[in-house]
Amino acid sequence: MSALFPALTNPSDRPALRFGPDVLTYAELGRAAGALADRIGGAGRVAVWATPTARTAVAVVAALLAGVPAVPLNPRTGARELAHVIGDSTPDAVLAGPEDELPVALAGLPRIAVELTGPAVAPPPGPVDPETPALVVYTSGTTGAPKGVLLSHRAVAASLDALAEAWSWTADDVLVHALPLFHVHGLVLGVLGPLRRGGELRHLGAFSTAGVARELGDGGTLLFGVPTMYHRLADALAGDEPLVRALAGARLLVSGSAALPLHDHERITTATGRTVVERYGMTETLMNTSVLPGAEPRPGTVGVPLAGVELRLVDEDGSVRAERDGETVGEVQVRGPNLFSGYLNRPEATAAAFDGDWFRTGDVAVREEDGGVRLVGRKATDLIKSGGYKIGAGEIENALLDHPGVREAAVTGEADPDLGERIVAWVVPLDGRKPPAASELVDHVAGLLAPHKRPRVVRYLDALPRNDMGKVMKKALPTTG
Ligand code: MCA
Ligand code: AMP
Repeated sequence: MSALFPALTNPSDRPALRFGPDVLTYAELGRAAGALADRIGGAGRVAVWATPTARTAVAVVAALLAGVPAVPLNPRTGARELAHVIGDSTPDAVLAGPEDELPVALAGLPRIAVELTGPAVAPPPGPVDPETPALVVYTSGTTGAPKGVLLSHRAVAASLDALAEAWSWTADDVLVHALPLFHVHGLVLGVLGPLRRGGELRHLGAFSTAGVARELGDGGTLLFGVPTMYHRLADALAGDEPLVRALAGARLLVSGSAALPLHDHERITTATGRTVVERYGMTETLMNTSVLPGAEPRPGTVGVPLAGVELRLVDEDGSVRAERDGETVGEVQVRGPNLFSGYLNRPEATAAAFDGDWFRTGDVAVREEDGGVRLVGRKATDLIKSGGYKIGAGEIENALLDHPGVREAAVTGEADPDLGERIVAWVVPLDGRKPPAASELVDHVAGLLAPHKRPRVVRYLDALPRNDMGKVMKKALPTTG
């Protein structure tokens, strides 16, 4: 039987998934996913139209049971990015809900409808080899188009089990979240996590503080979110008694994907008496560290390495820094069973990402006396974290340059209380007297790439500051630092 989902062996009538009115028990999930797994067995890869619905969960579980790697697609992806992902991952079919409207970029692919029911037959056992790829998740880099991260069954199982140990996560837990299902946070932790434990997921469909209050207040035990969601919860807590009670009553509140500012930690703790637990991960590594429940939150501190994860800091000279003084900085490198298997079709990028068998995260940190890891920055200034999404400046610059009214473009991240960082586009128009409207440029990027990659601010310049080599000096742009 499936190594990833023991709860689908002789599945019970315990609840597995709840997405609004769509509720599936383990027995129902086993039937729906089992029937779909039978249909797609033998495929090379399948794309999954990853709407925030039960059908996405069924489709991904089916692919995993069939041993067919799933490529989750952001249903808001723009034309250019979608063409890239499909061209790069070459799926044999796309799995989507029967009612979903798919864009023309997917018209050439056979479409398989994901149903929430299926005949009462035992689901297939899943692949024997744990190195079988489970997922291909696309992630932005500093330059170029997003890369496909190959995640094996081994990595998924190892990371989820390490989290279970750190958080005492069991079948009794009811996880509540509203994360998108095309990234590691929402899909691996947020869907495969509870299913591996045999517990329940309640997905809100879209984030709202009222939804959190309702589901967490009605038996939810765990809440997962990105800092933007916790910021919005913190904003809403004053005067919202049901929300205060819901957060106060949860077993664990977990934040990740970006740093949760101390101010938001404090506001939540003051209002609810609860501390938010931060964990640190990456698409390529799944989860690396977590604060252990009950520990005092400190800004930037993301806890200690999870079971099985080895972590070291390496300085600019390539020396390993073993100091635990809270001061000596180095790049975080990790190794362990949680690591990805490589970037799809990019052996050179894969090789460049490793220092021997250590993965270079690009995150810069110090170790505290107690071994805790405190993130202090990133090596690449051209990576922006906005709303918990990682966005490469280069891909937005390229999209802006494709607009006929743009001569030059540079993209930076600026501190934002809600999003962590907001994307700022610096644009030199082709015709300074008739620059393209900001809204036009914003829509242009949203349509080509994805709405979350759109600039939130557009600033016009006569020229970009450049050094003698002609390279744009982003630090010299007027108000960024
Ligand atoms: C706005 N919209 C547009 C445009 N402007 N659509 C087309 N063109 C435009 N110009 C639409 C959006 O699609 C969206 O629609 C709505 O308007 C609002 O968009 P936006 O303002 O961007 O959303 P938001 O409310 O600010 O979203 C905040 C959020 C979101 C909910 C926190 O940022 C989010 O879900 N973040 C999660 C990121 C995440 O999961 N990261 C994990 C990767 P509509 O409202 O209909 O949707 S990191 C990871 O996986 C690692 C391993 C880790 O450590 O976790
Ligand atoms: P992604 O590449 O989208 O998977 O995002 C991974 C990156 O998110 C990491 O390399 C970190 O820079 C950042 N990240 C994830 N969790 C945290 C956290 N708890 N605190 C600060 N940064 C985080």
